[in-house]
Amino acid sequence: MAKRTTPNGRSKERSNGKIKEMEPFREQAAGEYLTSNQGLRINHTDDSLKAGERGPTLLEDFHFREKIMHFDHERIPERVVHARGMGAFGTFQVYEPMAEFTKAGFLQDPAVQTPVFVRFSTVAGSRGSADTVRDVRGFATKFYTEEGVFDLVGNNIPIFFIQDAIKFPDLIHAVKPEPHNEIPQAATAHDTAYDFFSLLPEATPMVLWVLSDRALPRSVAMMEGFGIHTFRFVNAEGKARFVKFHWKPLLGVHSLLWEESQQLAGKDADWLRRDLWEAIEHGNYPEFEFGVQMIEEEDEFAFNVDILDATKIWPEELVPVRKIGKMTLDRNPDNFFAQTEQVAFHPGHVVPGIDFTDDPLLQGRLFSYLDTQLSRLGSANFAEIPINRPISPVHNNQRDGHMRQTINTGRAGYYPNSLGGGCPMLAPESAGGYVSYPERVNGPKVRARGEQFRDYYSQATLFWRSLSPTEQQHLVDAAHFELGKVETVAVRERMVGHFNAVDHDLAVRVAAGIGVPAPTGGNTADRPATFKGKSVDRSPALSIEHTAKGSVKGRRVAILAADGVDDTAVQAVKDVLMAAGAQAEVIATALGTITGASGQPVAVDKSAITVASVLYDAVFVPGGARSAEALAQQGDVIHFLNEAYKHGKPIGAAGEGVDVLARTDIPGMETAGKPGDVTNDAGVVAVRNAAEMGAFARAFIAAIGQHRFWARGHKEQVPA
Ligand code: HDE
Repeated sequence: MAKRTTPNGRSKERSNGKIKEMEPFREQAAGEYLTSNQGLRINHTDDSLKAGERGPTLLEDFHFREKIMHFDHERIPERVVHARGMGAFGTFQVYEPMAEFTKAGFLQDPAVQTPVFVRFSTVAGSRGSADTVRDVRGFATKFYTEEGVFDLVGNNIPIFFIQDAIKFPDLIHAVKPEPHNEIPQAATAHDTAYDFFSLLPEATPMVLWVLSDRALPRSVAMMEGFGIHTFRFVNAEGKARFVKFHWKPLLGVHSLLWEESQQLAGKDADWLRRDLWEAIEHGNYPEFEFGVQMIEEEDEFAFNVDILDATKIWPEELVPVRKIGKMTLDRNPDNFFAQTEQVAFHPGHVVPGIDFTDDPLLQGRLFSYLDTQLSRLGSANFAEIPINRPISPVHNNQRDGHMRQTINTGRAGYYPNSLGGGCPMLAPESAGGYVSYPERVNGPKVRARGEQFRDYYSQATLFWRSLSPTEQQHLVDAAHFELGKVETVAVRERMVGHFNAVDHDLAVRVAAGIGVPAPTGGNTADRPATFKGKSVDRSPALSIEHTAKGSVKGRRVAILAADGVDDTAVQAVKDVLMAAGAQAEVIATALGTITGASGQPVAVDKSAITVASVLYDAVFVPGGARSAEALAQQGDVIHFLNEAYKHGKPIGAAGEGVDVLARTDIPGMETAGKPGDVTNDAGVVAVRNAAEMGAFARAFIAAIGQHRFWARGHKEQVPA
């Protein structure tokens, strides 16, 4: 590795150092003999050493004992929260020097690539739970900077359930499976979760976020990330500003439907994990812009909410998000356990130029994350595990402990010392030594919160009113599902009471589906967020319908085919989709090949029995008379198309493939593709005329880039 010269050393070689730094730990078995952990070559590993062929196994069998001992201890405790996760390596680059605001070295030079490792996760489920459950998603980023590791341990929702960390064990005990029967897995749809929420008004805004489409990301590359808490940026002159961190996905924010999510949990419980893995393998690297919202210190009290309250946002329309850099995830882990499981994040891992505030949720986290690594990774030496090692050098007087790997030489393991020449020496601020921001703290010792923390509903109202009508309907449907699973009537009633305090219409609509009388009265007024004389009662940034659209990168398209399929059309559409970064798969009744209309074999990517429409973002039915006739006879195919339609997905059909659509329950298909032009009816794109295939492909791709078509007529009547 390149030698470090200054704390902000700029060498690109160093910045890519994390990948290199892992190199000595990578094990390649190719061409090597099997050995014991002591390096002894093993000659036989299929039979234990026995006294006679049918005799007892001997205690002397050191190979057997080592193998089984290691196996017995292969599992470590899963994370108490965020147990289910997936990881990826990448790099971060700042767009322009940020010296005016922060002295953080990795935020100065656009030429420097800072290595990162990101772990995305669900919160409530166990390690083996499904990816697509309704839940908050963790979005934890480890920046391996020249000045030490910076961990931004955030979520995909900008606020949290509770205001003070002391309530975290209560929250998690309420949300996790109920203790008497360990039901349900990875779900808040049960009595204890809503009992807790209903008794804790501060949770109301976050409950709405979790009931919204944000809790069902289509892909981790299509969700935002938030540091949530208010942090501080500090520049070289010691001037500080309040800051909130954001990740904005270049692909925009897109979600699944709850019905799809539930089906996916059975069809492919690894849906999001697979999606991330395959995107990176195919070179469709997830990209996120790094954004900051900043507030001057003198404006600490200029909001009508407390900026230390993690249940509140700063609406982007009042405090714009300034995009200061970009992260690209371009490498899958080599080994899930060694990297994704053993990575240890801690919000207290900061670098000079980034500091904390007194947010009582953040303060509690600063204790929790070091502590939890001791029980999970089993040793105070967890920072020596390859994935956790910084790329900047480590020299200190911490010694020994379980599984210590560093061999500290010399006699002096203390400071101050003279026998070690005074080393390791203290770093002055000018050499990158971390100096905490000298915030003035003065107050009585109390168990209490600031007055504005008691505003529980204003931002819940802002959130609800900022959603589009479709998003609002999805939220109400989600509340019907979640509270529909709650058996205790009083809990359902209390929740409706909170919703009524947010918005009367919301409460009436939720009550109608859960056997609770519609409340009378309730909030009908807007509750604007105000900051420095400006105010907003709607925040368009909160609705994912205003998100970036147009890209088909990472989208999965099913091509339904049988013998006789128009193989020219299949190839043409496949090529256009692949070139745009989408994945297109030919689906037929059996794996192997089918015969195209030209007589050439067409490779089948997936057999129908292994897939379902919920695994795809869009579906294409090519022409070819024999293929179309066969498909029209298959109930599974008709169901596939009906379901894709019902879920708002783009559907394309060409040539005789349009006749297959006419056999479904999709309304208006009699006129699709006539009289020879490309027709596009709310994302159902059809063409009969082969000469129009180019225009068809463009229209179909544009439809996929729109994600979903919520405004389709009669979709409730489609039997799927
Ligand atoms: Fe965490 N959280 N958390 N959390 N959290 C953990 O640390 C905790 C909170 C978040 O991929 C644990 O190593 C407390 C907010 C992520 O490895 C644990 C409180 C946010 C991850 C812990 C919170 C998060 C964790 C479990 C209330 C968003 C996964 C295993 C004060 C800003 C990191 C571990 C990974 C993990 C405690 C609240 C995000 C127990 C006490 C708010 C993304 O230390």
